[in-house]
Amino acid sequence: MTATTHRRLRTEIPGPASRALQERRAAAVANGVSSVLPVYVTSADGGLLTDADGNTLIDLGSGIAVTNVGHGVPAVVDRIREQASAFTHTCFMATPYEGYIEVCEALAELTPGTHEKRSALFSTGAEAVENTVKIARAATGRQSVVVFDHAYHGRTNLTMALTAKSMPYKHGFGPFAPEVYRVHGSYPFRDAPGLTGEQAAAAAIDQIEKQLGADSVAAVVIEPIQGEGGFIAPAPGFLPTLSRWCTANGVVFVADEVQTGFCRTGDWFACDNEGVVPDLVATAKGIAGGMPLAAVTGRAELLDAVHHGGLGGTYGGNPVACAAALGAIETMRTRDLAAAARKIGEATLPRLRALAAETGVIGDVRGRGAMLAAEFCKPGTTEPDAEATKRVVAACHAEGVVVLTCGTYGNVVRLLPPLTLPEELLEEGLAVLEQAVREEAAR
Ligand code: PLZ
Repeated sequence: MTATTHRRLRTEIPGPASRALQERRAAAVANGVSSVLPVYVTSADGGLLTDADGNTLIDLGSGIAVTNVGHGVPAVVDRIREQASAFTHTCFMATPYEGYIEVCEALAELTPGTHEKRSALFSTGAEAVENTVKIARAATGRQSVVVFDHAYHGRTNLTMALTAKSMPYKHGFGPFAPEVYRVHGSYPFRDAPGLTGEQAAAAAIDQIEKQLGADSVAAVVIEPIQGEGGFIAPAPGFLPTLSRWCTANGVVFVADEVQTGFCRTGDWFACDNEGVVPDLVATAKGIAGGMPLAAVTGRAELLDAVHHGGLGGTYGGNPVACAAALGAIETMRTRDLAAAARKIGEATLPRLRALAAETGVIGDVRGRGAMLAAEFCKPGTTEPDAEATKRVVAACHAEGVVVLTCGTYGNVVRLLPPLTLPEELLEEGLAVLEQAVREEAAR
């Protein structure tokens, strides 16, 4: 833990110690693994990261929506410590332990819907999504899986097939899993003006019915707000319409809440916003405050349709990760982090909108809760401007503010602050971003 409570730059970013590590890395770490901002972190506390040069940066990325509760939270760290000294692993499939059950009980309570639920625990988001497909296929006896434009679901073979974007996720890595079909989703900024969520859903449903036939579809897998694809919230009505169609046709509606889950969007889950109740929910990231844990939660009759022994993995539901999850969930409850996320959105969106109006380089500002984005376009058009995006992000990094990009066109700056980020750090981070955008507009 650092005692630092403020952004503090001691060297240029990255500094000499980080640059030396970056050089050392090249001889040991695979080139295929990249880092957005190669400052080498030595400690983290609250919403701050401290690097090998003693620089302290404001974290507006939360390790891609993972440390929703913040860094170094006692409820998480103490439980990890306690569990690690009791035992670190037995394998739940060999000799089980209580923490796994407690996490599944919490998931049954917190995920949308009051129906009877079961959960299975895994280690990564991709693994959770992959298992939703296994479960849906086993339960329905059908094979086809429907996904959407701009979707991101992971990097394993099956989830690469579910993911839309070729570079960098799929390029050169095929062949991909069969029986995966992609349809249009809802992207209000880029869809025909005035297209409603219901109309966009009807178009997707028409594609599915004409090209696949409803009765061949095991599952529709969707991110309720698309993450890597560009923080795209579908038009209101899109998700409920799709969900109703799934129910009417015996298709399993799978919500990939890996990035949107655990208070990030101002609700426990993004589906809550329109009262959508998925049949299966995939979660990961924010669930365990930084420990690798993921889950599939859903209708008891779907999960229990899988034969005994059909789901698992050596590390799935690791006891230390479960302990961390229980601490993270307790923190979200006691500190009402869903409300905190809403507050972050309310403080940030007006500023981003004003910035867009003032500078002309931002085509769209969007987001919900603390999942916020600015899409950069050539002024007066919807033409993506990835180069401007890169310059804005680089300027933020140079000033010690960690922001990430996303988007099919690489032109979206996304903000994912820890939900516990002190107001003054959010304010300071936004001021740096505003300055960077103004400089970009003045180029
Ligand atoms: N589903 C909606 O956002 C992970 C990817 C980072 P894993 N997103 C960050 C990268 O470039 O690899 C993600 C997601 C959604 C699934 C996943 C996959 O989760 O824990 O990375 O496997």
